[in-house]
Amino acid sequence: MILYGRDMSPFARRVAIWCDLQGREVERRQLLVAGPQWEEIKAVNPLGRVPALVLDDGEVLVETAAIIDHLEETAPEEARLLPAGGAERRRTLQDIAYATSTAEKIVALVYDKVRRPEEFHYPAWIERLEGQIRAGIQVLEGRVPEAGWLSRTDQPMGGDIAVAIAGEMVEVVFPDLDVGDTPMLDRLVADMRGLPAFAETRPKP
Ligand SMILES: N[C@@H](CCC(=O)N[C@@H](CS)C(=O)NCC(=O)O)C(=O)O
Repeated sequence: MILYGRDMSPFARRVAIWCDLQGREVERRQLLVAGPQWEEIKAVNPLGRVPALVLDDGEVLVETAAIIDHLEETAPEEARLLPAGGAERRRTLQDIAYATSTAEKIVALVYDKVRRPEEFHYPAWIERLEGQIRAGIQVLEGRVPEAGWLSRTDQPMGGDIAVAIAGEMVEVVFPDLDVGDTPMLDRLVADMRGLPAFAETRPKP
C-alpha cells in the first residue's frame, strides 16, 4: 500500500501509525499539499487532499475515517484498534472524534496564521480558532486517565493514537499557544513516544 501525506498531517500520521500497529507494510509519499507536489497528490485524489491510501490492487481510499474503517475491517481480530462494540467502542470513537475536531482546528490555524500572507490575516477568526483548540485540548486532557492508556487495556489503541497526535501537534506547531495545563495529555504523549511508529513520525515544522 502507498500512503500519501506528510507526518505534519495529523490525519495521514494517524493512518501511518495505525498501519504500523496493525503490522502492515506501507510505503510513504510525504508530499506537501501546496506547491508543485500538490499536482502529484491530485493525480491520486482529484481534490488534492491527504491522506490518500492506494491499496495493493490500485484502489484509492480517501478520508481518514473511511481509510481506518477499511483497515479495521480487513485486520485479523487481534490486530484491530477499535473495540468491537458497546460503551467501549462508543467512548473510543468519541476520543477519536474530539481529537479529530481539535486536529482540524490546528490545521485550520496553520492555514490562517502560517500560510496566509500576514496582510490577509483575520484576527477575530484566528482568536476563534485558538479558543477552539484550547477547548479541544482541554476536553482531551479530561478524557485521558491518570495512568495507563485511553483504551483501558495494556496497549495503546485507536483513541490513544488520535489523542496523542493532536496533543503533540499543538505543542510542536504552536508552542506559544496557551492551551492550559495538560499533565495527563503530556503523560500520554510521553508514553506514546515509547512506540517507534509514534516517535519516528513526530512532525517537523
Ligand atoms: N476530513 C479529512 C481532512 C483531511 C485534511 O484536512 N487534510 C489536509 C492536510 S492535514 C489537506 O489535505 N489539506 C489540503 C486541502 O484540504 O486542500 C480527513 O480526515 O481525511
